[in-house]
Amino acid sequence: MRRPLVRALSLAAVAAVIPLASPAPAAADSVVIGGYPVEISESPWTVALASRDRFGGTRAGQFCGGAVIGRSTVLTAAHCLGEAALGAPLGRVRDLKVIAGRGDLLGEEGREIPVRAVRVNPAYDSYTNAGDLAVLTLTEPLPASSVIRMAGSGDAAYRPGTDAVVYGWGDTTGGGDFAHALRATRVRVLSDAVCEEAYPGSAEGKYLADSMLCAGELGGGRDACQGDSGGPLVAQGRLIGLVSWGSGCGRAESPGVYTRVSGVVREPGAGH
Ligand code: 4AZ
Repeated sequence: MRRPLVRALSLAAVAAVIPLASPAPAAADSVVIGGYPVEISESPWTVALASRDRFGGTRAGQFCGGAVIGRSTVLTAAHCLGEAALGAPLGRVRDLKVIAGRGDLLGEEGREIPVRAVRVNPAYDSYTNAGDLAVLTLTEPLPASSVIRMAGSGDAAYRPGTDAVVYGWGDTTGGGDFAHALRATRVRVLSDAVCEEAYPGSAEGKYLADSMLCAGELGGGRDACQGDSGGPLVAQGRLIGLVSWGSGCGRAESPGVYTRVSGVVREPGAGH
């Protein structure tokens, strides 16, 4: 069981040091939760992971997001490639694709690129959710202009209070209302202490600052949600995280937890 009173008190203490621009809505109001539509041309490094075999064709088979970090290299969440997410072992998913350059999944814009190789972080721990990262190699390169730079460790973009934006085609209400057009929502990088307090360890996961990043709004409202997993969290023009997990979506005192990309992959690389 959780201890809401204790958590509320310590969150109030954190709120005192992180000024909030405006009171956040108490409930989710609509990426991504609380989000707004974005053009894919504004975030060409946001891609959809898709399998029509597994997920049907109505939304082009989209089931997770990803971030383009090299011309043929996409980062996503390890849990997106697990049997629980796919409903089958990865080896049985024959039509795994990355959809790039397509904001509206009902349209035909952009390209569907088969995945040539999948490397799931061998250190990924599905109990704590630590190291929730996988690297996909595409069969064809994307334009260099689609590549986003990763923030290295110590990058100022990780500092608590930093404004960040998360992108995805996931649930917009927490009730299974999946977007067909790409959305984004603004969240704030929160201190590790906030997520350590919110997620001390349960069946949902345990917040581990080495490999995770805490972001959201203290009062809830803006957040990533199911279907956004693996997608990019961007601050100051650099990739800082991938949507990973959380308790529900957009709830007060249950921030989003992201895979911290610094240190996980050595170099984005220009040409691979
Ligand atoms: C999910 O189920 C999920 N609010 C992703 C992100 C968040 C919660 C759940 C964060 O894939």
